[in-house]
Amino acid sequence: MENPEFLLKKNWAISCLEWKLKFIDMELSTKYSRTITQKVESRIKSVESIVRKLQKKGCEATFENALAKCNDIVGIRVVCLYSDDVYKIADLLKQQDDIELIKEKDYIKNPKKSGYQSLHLIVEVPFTYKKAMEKQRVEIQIRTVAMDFWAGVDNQICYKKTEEEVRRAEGELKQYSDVIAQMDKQMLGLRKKVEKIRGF
Ligand code: 0O2
Repeated sequence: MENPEFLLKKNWAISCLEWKLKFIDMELSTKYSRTITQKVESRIKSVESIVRKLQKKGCEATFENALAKCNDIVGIRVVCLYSDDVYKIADLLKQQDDIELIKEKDYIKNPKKSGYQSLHLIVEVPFTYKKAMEKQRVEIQIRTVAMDFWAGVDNQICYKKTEEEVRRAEGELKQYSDVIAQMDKQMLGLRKKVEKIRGF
């Protein structure tokens, strides 16, 4: 997994999608006359993290299993202000001819038991070199600043922690996830009210 060729291909997939996301941001920002994307982060999952994930899934930690079972060896996170923008970005991504949608998980409409909210698109982009073509799988997480804040806190104090640590904090965090969903709704309502006044 630390093979230079493997890493080059993964980095290529990141660059390719980051450029697409820049174009999508430009199109939406121009259309709606406001900043859409707040930040884009990318990472290649560490070998330790892949091994942990495979063990959690009850699979042997092999290279083949990593490719077959881990959709997020390459991950890109897009953060925006409003929940409707999440779907605008996702729709434009899905319209790209060279991006194949493998799976969509809408944890905004159906939050996880933990309270986690985010839209996940598992996609594949074709990498061609000379005559060979190899599809590169990427997980794209799209969410609001508020959802991202919640996930960051959850990551530090709950997600992947021991049962005892989780038991203490998870009830409270679940409540805050509901607060965040409510706040996202109110912020969207406020933006729409102002847009109406401005005649948008
Ligand atoms: P990391 O360290 O962020 O990479 P599946 O695709 O169904 O086979 P998977 O990949 O577990 O299994 O799918 P899922 O549940 O959609 O999770 C994918 C990623 O979403 C996770 O990757 C996290 O980044 C994020 N995520 C999912 N659930 C939670 C949650 O409850 N809290 C937080 N903070 N993040 C969550 P990793 O590899 O688990 O972690």
